[in-house]
Amino acid sequence: MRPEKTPPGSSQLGTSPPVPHHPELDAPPPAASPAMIMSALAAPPIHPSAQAAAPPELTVVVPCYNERPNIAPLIAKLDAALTGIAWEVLFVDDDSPDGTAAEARRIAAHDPRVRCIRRIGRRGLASAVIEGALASSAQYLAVMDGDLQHDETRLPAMLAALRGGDCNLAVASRHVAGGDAAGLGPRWRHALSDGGIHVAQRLLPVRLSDPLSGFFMLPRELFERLAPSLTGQGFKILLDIVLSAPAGLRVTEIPSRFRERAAGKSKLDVLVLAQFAGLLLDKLLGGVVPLRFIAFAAVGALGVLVNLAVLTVALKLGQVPFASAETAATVLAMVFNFVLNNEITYRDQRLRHTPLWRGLVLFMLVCGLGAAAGIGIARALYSEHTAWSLAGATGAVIAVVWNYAVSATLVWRAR
Ligand SMILES: Nc1nc2c(ncn2[C@@H]2O[C@H](COP(=O)(O)OP(=O)(O)O)[C@@H](O)[C@H]2O)c(=O)[nH]1
Ligand SMILES: [Mg+2]
Repeated sequence: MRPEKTPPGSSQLGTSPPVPHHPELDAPPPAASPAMIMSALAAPPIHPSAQAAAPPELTVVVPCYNERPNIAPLIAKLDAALTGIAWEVLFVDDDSPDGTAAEARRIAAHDPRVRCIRRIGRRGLASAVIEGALASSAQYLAVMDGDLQHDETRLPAMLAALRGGDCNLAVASRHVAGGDAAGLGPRWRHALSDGGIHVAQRLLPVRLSDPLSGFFMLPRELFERLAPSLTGQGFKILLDIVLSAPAGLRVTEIPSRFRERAAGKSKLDVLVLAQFAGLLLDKLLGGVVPLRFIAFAAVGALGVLVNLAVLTVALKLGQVPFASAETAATVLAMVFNFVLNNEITYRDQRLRHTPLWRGLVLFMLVCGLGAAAGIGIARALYSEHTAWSLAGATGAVIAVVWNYAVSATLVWRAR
């Protein structure tokens, strides 16, 4: 390809500088033979049931992370379960290392009912669902897992319930007659789920036997209205929706069995549970104090304990001079805070590799400045006869707010 602009001092007809010649780019495209045209028309094969594709009435949003082996079987199961319904499936993948998105796109290349969003540098089931749902134009939205644990044959019953207008939220429940949670796994998962359901039910404005279900359907228009109020935190998107909904939510529960996971691994871990607690706390506080700030402040409080512990050990056991002990304790506490914030507070934007080290340095600079400002203000207040406790607390609050605000923009800035 030739440069678009003529370099200064040269002319198209002039002799210098020589324009590099790429015969393969300059050559006209080869003439297509009849055989080539036929094969281009023949491939890729469009899925037969999608050929006369009507705009979808239903978008099935599937959050997925490392679910490559489950993608094709899930599409086949949806195809079988949703005959007669104009549907599409939208996979929302967080850049899974196993190539989940590539697998979805491979099938999407010949089946227009399959779509995929690949999010980079982000993690989180709930936020993936929100993003997928907002990319739909269908009348109804279903949310289901991408690991075949949800029984897709329940989808037509859920859609029928919504179409009938008796309800505006259809939840597939493991805990009504005909439902079954056997596939949940070991006993501790059942105990955890039962405990979570119990806590959630106390907070809910509507009666739901399975508020932790990840399998439900609702009109897109209702979701669009609720979307600005959703926290997008953690695993429990249904709970988020129900707690954000104004009065007037009419729920139908459809019995469903929860199958065992055939391939891949569960992503539920202790931090996901902590996010569940965070979601409940956020709703209890009415969303006034950002959840991240609470997590950041809690991590900061733990950092103070680390600082004191290191200082005590260095002074009492190590006989280290105070200045060195204090410096070491502060640096260690900052590293500890950075790691915890990266894993918990900013779990969905976790830094890895080079950005991790860059983030650590920035974090230490930001927090160092915050600490200096806090100490300065506390000293100034104290010298003006403010009680030591009030002066100290004011300095600490100023430092934590500064650290939070600046590190949110500089260290874990949203991509
Ligand atoms: N996009 C996205 N999907 C996720 C994430 N974590 C879990 N999922 C998907 O959410 C669904 C439920 O997760 P799973 O680990 O099976 O939870 P479990 O069934 O409670 O053990 C599965 O399809 C996962 O692949 C995530 O961080 N991002
Ligand atoms: Mg699962």
